[in-house]
Amino acid sequence: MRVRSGRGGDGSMSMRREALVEFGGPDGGDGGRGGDVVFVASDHINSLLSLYYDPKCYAQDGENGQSQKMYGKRGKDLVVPVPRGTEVYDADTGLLIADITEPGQRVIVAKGGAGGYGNVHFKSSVNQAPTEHTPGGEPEEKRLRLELKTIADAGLLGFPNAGKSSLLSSLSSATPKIASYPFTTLNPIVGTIRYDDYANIAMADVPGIIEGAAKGVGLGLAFLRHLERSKVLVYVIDMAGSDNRLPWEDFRILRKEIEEYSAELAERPHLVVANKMDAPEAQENLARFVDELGLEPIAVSCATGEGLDVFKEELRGIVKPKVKFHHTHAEHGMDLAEMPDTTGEEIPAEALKFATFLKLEKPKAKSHPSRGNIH
Ligand SMILES: Nc1nc2c(ncn2[C@@H]2O[C@H](COP(=O)(O)OP(=O)(O)OP(=O)(O)O)[C@@H](O)[C@H]2O)c(=O)[nH]1
Ligand SMILES: [Mg+2]
Repeated sequence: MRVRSGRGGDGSMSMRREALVEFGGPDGGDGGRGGDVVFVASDHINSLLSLYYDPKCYAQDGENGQSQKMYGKRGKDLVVPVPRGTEVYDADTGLLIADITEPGQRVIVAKGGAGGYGNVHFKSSVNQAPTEHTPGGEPEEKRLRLELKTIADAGLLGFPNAGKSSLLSSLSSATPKIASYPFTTLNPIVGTIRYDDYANIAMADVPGIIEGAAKGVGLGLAFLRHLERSKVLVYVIDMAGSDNRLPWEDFRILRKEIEEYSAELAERPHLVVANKMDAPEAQENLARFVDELGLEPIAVSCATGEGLDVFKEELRGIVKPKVKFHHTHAEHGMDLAEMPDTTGEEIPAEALKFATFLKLEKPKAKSHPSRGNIH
């Protein structure tokens, strides 16, 4: 895309001319400064599509200064919302200008030109009728390349039809399309897995990978950049061996493709999920899988819900999300079993100890001068 900030307005050259005012002196005002082009992180959009179709972002120019010391109006900034996870590169130098990851983050990608000075600024005792004035600053113009890398804690990886979208929809309220044909998922989708203590984990579902993906077969590996920010990769294997697939071969191929894509990504912490355990062939395949590869996957079924809790907890162990609700009884060194029973008529003093959320002491009224307290 192309961005251009606003040009600064020129300073004005003007002399005060008014009836009955002799030698009015300089009165040319300053130009207004040009608008900036500003990228702002937004959680309301999740793709760069709108910029793809409208790749020119030009901010407004500043207005020129005028006579009677009138200042030019400053140019309006052009605020462009971009999804979180957008990397901004200078297309000509290839340098990374900004990485927009924080909520509400603002980055000026093209700074507006400064406004010029009008001739009022140049008056002095020896130059009482200056004609000097300066032009407005030049705008900044750049060609940018934007790259979106989805921000998620965990990323799902697997062959088409392995059940990645099914897993995401079983664990979160995301509603990816699920169907029995390959490449149902064409764009990354992020869902949020919620825990009882309000901890959250974001998990991204990306299109399926097939053998040769590193060389561009299928949908290729380009979308794997969406997993580059994930703390943990989740390999989803179809244990039913649908379409005569061999689950252990599937895993080997996946690993090979990821290694070819990026050694760093291949070494990322990962979990292996054996899906479709409700299918009749699954148990046998799982035993062979463990034999062949010497690793024990987490057995789940999106159809029956089996094993999903185990997966959720294992995921939590690696991602370690922040807990948002701190007032657990355990933290206060209390054991709920010790809590005395109550009939509901009257709360025993013993039980009140557990009610950490009640402020039992009345706060002292603060004296305030307006209440007429004498100090
Ligand atoms: N029996 C059984 N079928 C499942 C299970 N999980 C998913 N499926 C089926 O497998 C098929 C593919 O599921 P998806 O979730 O779309 O697979 P995907 O990995 O997202 O596939 P792509 O988006 O094409 O890469 C669908 O027909 C699902 O109903 C499971 O645990 N048991
Ligand atoms: Mg899918």
